[in-house]
Amino acid sequence: MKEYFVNVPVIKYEGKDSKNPFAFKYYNPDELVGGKTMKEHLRFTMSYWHTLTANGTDPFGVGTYEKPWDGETDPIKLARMRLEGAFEFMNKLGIDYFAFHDRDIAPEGKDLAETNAILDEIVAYAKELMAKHNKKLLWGTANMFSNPRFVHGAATTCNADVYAYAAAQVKKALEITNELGGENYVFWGGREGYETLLNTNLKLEQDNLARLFHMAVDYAKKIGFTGQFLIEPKPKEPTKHQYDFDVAAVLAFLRKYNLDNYFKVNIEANHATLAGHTFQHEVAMARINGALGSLDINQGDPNLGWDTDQFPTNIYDAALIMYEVLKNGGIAPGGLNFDAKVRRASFEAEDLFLGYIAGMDTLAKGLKVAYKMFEEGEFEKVVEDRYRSFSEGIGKDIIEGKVDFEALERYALNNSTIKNKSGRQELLEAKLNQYIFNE
Ligand code: XUL
Ligand code: CO
Repeated sequence: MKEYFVNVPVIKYEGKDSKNPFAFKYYNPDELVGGKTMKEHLRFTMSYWHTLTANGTDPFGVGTYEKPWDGETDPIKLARMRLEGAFEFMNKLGIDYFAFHDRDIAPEGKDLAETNAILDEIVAYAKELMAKHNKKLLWGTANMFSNPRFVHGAATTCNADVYAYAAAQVKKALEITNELGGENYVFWGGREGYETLLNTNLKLEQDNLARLFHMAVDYAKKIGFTGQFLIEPKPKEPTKHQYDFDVAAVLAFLRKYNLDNYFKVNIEANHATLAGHTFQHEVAMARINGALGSLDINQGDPNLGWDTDQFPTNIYDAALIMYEVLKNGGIAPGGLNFDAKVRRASFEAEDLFLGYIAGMDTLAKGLKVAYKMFEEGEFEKVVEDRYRSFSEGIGKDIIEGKVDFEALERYALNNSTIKNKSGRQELLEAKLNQYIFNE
């Protein structure tokens, strides 16, 4: 197979003192961290859209990214070249998984039938290359936001013809995800939200969204797709208000429509930021509800209010996220998908590798810090102590449901010596620093 990224070697682990930009400083795939290799813990995944398909456009200008297939005008040839490039890219970085939208991997035809036929051709080639290079599909999804037909939404559109098209598109996307052995299937509601309530039937739109999810669950059973369904929350962008606002909103939606047994969440760092939450908050919220499915790894910019999808380089976030993942018993069958893109000015093909190296090293270091925190259990002990009043006396009675308002009033009336203890946040933040600095 032709080599596309000729200026980039296979990326190896060289250790923390290496000055080689094309080497890992912290990510050592076979290194054991608590009985599991780094590779097994992290399950790094290449996002097809940002890595192969995107070209660096922004609302103010055209694409800037230089790609080895620039100049190829035949859309099918281009799709095949990108696919070959994708496997070279994963091989050079030692990444085992990828994730894609249907429209990332293959161009649309003149109608749905032709689009599906093109998709079949590319999927067959993808299957061949996956077997040859021993690569796996973390998840597939349907892009129901780029084409103008989805201007009013897909499953939440006001146009029933568009709804039918969306259903057909998800059906096909499920089939190809199944064909490629996808371990999950993601729904990110690109245009599932609203701009103004003056023209929106909020109830109908959400009922219809739930109907589509139920149809997906039924169809998965029919074709024997056993992967995990995931919803990816995002509060805004492209619509002013997205229905899958955050983890809490998604869980409430799933429970209302009896979908909670079938879906978990795919949490993206930058989406958490847009929702006014920390990434850790979202991951912890999913974890305590048994709904942590997978992670879209990236970071936003604190000074920008939109989804910048930058490569993650923040060690605090990385450590706290991996701490949650360890407390969850791991992330499988989900993974850490780099839903991240290089800046528009980082337009050389090599920059993409440098972005992944930066992200993979950050998460690897975060994993090691988190493992120390997890193993030593210092923070867990602080939490346990902080709530000790609920494991004895009146607190124990509350937990065990033994008391009512009258009983608690009696207790309170006889207790004039309420005392609180410090939460010691500053000390704990200093301790976290110590874990990071010392690892
Ligand atoms: C958009 C986003 C998507 C999903 C998949 O903000 O994150 O790329 O991850 O559709
Ligand atoms: Co994402």
